[in-house]
Amino acid sequence: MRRLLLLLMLGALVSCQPSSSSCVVIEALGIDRGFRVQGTNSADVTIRQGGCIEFVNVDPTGTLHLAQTKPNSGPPKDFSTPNLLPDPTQKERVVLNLAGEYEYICSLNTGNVVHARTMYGKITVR
Ligand SMILES: [Cu+2]
Repeated sequence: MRRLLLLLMLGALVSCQPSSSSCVVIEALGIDRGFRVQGTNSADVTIRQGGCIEFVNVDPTGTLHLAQTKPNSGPPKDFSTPNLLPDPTQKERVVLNLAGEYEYICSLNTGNVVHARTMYGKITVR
């Protein structure tokens, strides 16, 4: 019963998010091409405090990716998306309420440094 209630509450929270978002979209293009802010040639972006990012995996090779704050980079708050399937309809939203610099990387797990070497960027929140 409590479990059901929790699920209902979670459902309510999720449905509160606006369906048409004005988040900045950051695409994971692949190990060789890294991340790109959609419509630009850069993996770096500046957004307003309280703004949001949506990460999406568009890697044509079908490789899994994710986005997380770089360890020990000292962002105002760490974030990590779940694994992003190579499916453009799976967008993982990160809301950044604290100003500062967020260096982010792709790393499927802490032992996987290959992705992080080429897949990285910076989100500045003002
Ligand atoms: Cu990756």
